[in-house]
Amino acid sequence: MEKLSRRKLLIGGSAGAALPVLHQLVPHAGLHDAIDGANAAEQGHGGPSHGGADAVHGGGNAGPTFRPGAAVDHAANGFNPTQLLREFDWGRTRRLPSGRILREWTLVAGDKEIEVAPGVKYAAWTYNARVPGPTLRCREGELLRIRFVNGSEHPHTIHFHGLHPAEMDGVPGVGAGLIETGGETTYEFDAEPFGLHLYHCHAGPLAEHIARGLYGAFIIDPKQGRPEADEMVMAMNGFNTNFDAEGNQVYAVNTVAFHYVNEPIAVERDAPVRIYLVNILEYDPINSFHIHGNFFNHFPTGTSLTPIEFTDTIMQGQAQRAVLEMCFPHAGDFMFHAHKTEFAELGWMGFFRVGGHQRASVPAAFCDLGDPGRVLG
Ligand SMILES: [Cu+2]
Repeated sequence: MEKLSRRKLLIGGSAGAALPVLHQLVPHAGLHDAIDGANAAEQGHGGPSHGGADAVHGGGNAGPTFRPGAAVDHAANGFNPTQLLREFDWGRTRRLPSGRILREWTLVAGDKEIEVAPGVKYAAWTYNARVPGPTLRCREGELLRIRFVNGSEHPHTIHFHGLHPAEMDGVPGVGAGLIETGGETTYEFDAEPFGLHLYHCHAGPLAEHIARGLYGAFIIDPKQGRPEADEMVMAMNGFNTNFDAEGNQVYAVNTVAFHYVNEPIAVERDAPVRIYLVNILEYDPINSFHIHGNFFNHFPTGTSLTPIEFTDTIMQGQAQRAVLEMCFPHAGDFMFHAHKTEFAELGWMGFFRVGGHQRASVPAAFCDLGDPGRVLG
């Protein structure tokens, strides 16, 4: 059987084997119909296009998008992107004799098949049985201790972004190095600098160990905190389902293609929203984030409390991340997606559902948008 490549999925015409698969992939709820309609409209027609003689929906951007039908089995996956979105793992803490806070977590690596789009199973490698792994959150200056247990059949590590001694770097050949099956180690370092970071496996082949799902967001809050907001974490990821290391067949935020189309993210109008956005996509050099009907303040890496720009689209290379702050001035459904259209059509697309009622207590300064010189406090 012809190999199912990403390009063939998109161009449609020559992907005889791919089309039936894709037509099962996308849930056919109302928003999807709207998307399909919009794609067709952009092409200037709603029927078969010019993509090839046997192309049902044609090539180009009216090509085979994931079609409606089913949702993935979140219970079987063991996690749901709607819950992951606002889940922050603060670990366990205790106060050391010095007065300092020690914060501890345990992460267990494992092998687990997950469903990344309806009917599309993927042999993932996971931290704590989920992709992305837990969003680890702490405060600047704390002492952090992460016990890592390898329950996977493959050797792994945890490599944290941040400041730490070499032996805590989680790479092969340094410190504890590779942790073999059944083995464990403990990584310990200070929480610095404040910002939005990430962690991931650093075993080789590196691209595959990351792509399989061994990554998560790592947030160090500034000592003074950030203004109150409806906070969420978005890991932009993808799945190379044929393991050819050439691009991906499924793209997403928080793993499940089109999840936030099926379950739009509910937010309130004129209320502060903060997104911790991490690009952990493998096999594609650039990812992007675009929001409709809104603009946001952009804090790259979250290491400064002064935004660098007020925009509606940013790009991120792999491992780049940013804190995005916004308020939605209008009620209704607003799309957000990769502005790399190819990624959007293969799953990296969602909606915010903005409620009509303004929240009672709105920190006015936060929603005073469009001022990149603003210093948060
Ligand atoms: Cu690994």
